Amino acid sequence: MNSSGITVKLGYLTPRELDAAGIDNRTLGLVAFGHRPQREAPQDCPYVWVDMPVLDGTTVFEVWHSDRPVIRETTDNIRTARNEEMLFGCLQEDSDRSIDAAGYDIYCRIFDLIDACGYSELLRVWNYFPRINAVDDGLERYRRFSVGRHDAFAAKNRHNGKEAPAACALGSRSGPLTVCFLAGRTSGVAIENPRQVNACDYPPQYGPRAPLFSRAMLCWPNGKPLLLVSGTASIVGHQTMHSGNAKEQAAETATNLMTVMAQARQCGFLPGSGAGLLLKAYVRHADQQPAIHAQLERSFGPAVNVVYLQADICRQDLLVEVEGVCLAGHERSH
Ligand code: 3EB
Repeated sequence: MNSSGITVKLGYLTPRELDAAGIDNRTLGLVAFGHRPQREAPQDCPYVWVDMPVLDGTTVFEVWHSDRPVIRETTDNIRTARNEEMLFGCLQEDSDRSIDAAGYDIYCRIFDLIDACGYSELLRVWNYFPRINAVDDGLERYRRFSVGRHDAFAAKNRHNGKEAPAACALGSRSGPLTVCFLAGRTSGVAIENPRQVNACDYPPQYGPRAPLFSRAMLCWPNGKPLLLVSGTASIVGHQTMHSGNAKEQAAETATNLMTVMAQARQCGFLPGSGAGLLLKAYVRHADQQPAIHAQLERSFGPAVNVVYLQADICRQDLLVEVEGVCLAGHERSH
């Protein structure tokens, strides 16, 4: 054991499991998906609810946990909790502004906050907002969001030199733009996928500004590796593969996930024997979940851990997107 290390853990819990586990002074944050939970999190714990149905349950709580007591603070409407190494934050903004303006504003505020408190490395971001494939004023809302995000990175000097965070962007059924993030005191290593064009280099056919994210972020918050894998889909090069076929999209997605994890291994990711892979799958059409699950079982084995949510995905032709977190049991080798 590395006694100076800080452990960060993730769980996807049912309401009953959350009641049993409890929320305590080491809980970094909670993201609830599905039915609106009846209660707020205690002790100012960072907490948001995302209106996104759970496919085999009512509510799922994504719980980020530290093995040390955390410090909680709300600054500029951003709820945060941090230990000595990592900061979790979340915010929701109901506004009449366009989604690009709202995204620009939120990202600028996140950058200002993490720069001010010394957790300046943005490692992972989750973006959720309604009507992601709808067109506002001649531009699809996802593409509009990507413009605001891109401009915020540029405005805060984050575009060049710094690595883009791992990310995902999904459509909720209703509600405000919701952004959750993990930031660190020390930088991670951005991982890309050699089967895919880096997102920041996507050609303009996918929107006037490229989405800024890397395929995964590898970090060592505690001397132990933590791999945060971005939303991953059936894309090869920059093109969507297997339009209209959920099973084949799931297989391509699994190949991409395994390719990203293999790249991470080349960058020093040694998950070790105690490692656990947690997947979160966003499924566009609920009735395709069994076919997608069967494919993920074929690719990752029958014990694969997946939480299924029903969500719109940022390209009209994508039927499934899967993100992952790999928590390692062993220490880094160098
Ligand atoms: C893709 O690979 C699919 O805009 O933050 C995946 C991960 C996707 C993150 C984002 C979008 C984002 O392009 C979509």
